[in-house]
Amino acid sequence: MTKQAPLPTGLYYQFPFIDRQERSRLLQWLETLVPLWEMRFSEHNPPPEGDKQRPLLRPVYWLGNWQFACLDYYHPPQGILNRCVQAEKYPKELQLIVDRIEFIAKKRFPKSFIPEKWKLNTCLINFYGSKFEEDRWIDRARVGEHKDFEPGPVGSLSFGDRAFFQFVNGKTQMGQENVVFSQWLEDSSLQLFAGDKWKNKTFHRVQRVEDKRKESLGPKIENFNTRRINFTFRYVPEEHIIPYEKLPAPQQSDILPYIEKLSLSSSYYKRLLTP
Ligand SMILES: O=C(O)CCC(=O)C(=O)O
Repeated sequence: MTKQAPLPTGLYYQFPFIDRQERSRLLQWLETLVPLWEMRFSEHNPPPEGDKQRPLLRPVYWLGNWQFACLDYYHPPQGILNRCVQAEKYPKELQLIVDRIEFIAKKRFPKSFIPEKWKLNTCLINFYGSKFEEDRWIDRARVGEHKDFEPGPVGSLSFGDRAFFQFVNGKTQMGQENVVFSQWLEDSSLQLFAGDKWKNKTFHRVQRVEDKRKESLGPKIENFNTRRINFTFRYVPEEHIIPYEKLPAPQQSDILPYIEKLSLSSSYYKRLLTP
């Protein structure tokens, strides 16, 4: 076995973290989801000058609260209102995994990295793969540099082909080497990142996802072939999570088509539309 160098403070990685039985149950449950292919903007949140309406690179599903792209993502201190829409709870098995992740974060990270009331109550599920477009398959398995603005540690579970994940200083400039730390995220692994350096000072990205396992993964998605599924668990303070029916009318109307779509496969969303 090769010995791994210790990770810098604020980073944690465990492989494997999920055992085979848990993996197969989680993948079975994932097959029941119908992810959304969201648009970045909407009628009441049109593209700013110089930008244009576009679909996200990949389909997504959120649990705990749904941060619809067209409502803009949670971004304290200014961007906190009407962005995080109350969503389905974690299924029991996933909640048990989240409990384990929270325990590790509290044990491994300095106290100052963990905000008061922190718990991983929000989960973004990203489906990475290729999209069939204009008679060919186009690889969409990447994420550009960004930060997760939710406070406190972020936990990330990976399934399927492994991903090359990097922390970088600033946005990529032509020819400029800006990589701070790189890591392969393996199938069934857990990654955690926390603290000022990894949350605030650096950006992170997924540079590429291998195409080796040739495993059928997740739900069938029209014109899309999934080869990696990633869960990122985050914390949104409860007071910033808003029920759909309490959203102002313009935001409600912007996300209504999504809620309608979700209601076809989820009793939670069906209830939201039932008077
Ligand atoms: O897929 C990953 O490993 C990272 C996903 C990510 O950066 C995000 O959801 O913010």
